[in-house]
Amino acid sequence: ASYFFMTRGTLIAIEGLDRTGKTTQTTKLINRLAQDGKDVELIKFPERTTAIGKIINTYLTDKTFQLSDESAHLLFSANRWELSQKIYDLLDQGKTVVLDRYVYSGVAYSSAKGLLFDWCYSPDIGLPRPDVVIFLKFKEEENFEREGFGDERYEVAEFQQKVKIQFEKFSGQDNWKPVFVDGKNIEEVGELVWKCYTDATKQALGPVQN
Ligand code: NYM
Repeated sequence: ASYFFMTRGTLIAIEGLDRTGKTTQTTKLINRLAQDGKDVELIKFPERTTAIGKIINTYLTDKTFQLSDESAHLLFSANRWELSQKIYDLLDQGKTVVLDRYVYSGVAYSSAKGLLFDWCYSPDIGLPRPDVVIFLKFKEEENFEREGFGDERYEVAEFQQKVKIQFEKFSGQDNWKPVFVDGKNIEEVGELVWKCYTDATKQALGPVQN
């Protein structure tokens, strides 16, 4: 008889402050995973095409659109719940799933507005837990003045600083891997991102215990 073992895929979340090159690095990681023979699927949050995602898109792009901070927060969370079964299914099929933003953005952006951190976290409890969360960050605050800020809601330097503080509260989690982008080019950051992934998958195999 022959036996076929199917292991579940790896769940990777890429998080970062706005304008840290998150989208560029996500694309790079996906290409590299594919080259490595992985069957990769990208899910970007907010997923703006679903029913809830459409409201979120309007909220983000139209500053005259009125929504309380609490309602907005719950919509972002609900948007993740819309996709949660799909994530489990993809992982079960052995796919590597890359999430461009996830729970951590949800909590960081809303608690930066003044909502309680634990309140923000609660609606996301029970969502699939990433094997690794790669967090792209700046050391230097002056990067918040980078060109391109200010197009969408939240893209204000002062607010970004508050978001950064909230993101840091996750740094104690064992799946949390920070990557500093200051002074590094796309290739260099890409190497660091890849190392986060390979370290995490080694860890998932489990260390040899004596
Ligand atoms: N954002 C994103 C939140 O405020 N809460 C969330 O749960 C998520 C997933 O949406 N400024 C914010 C962060 C971003 C904005 O994301 C749009 P992106 O990656 O720029 O499309």
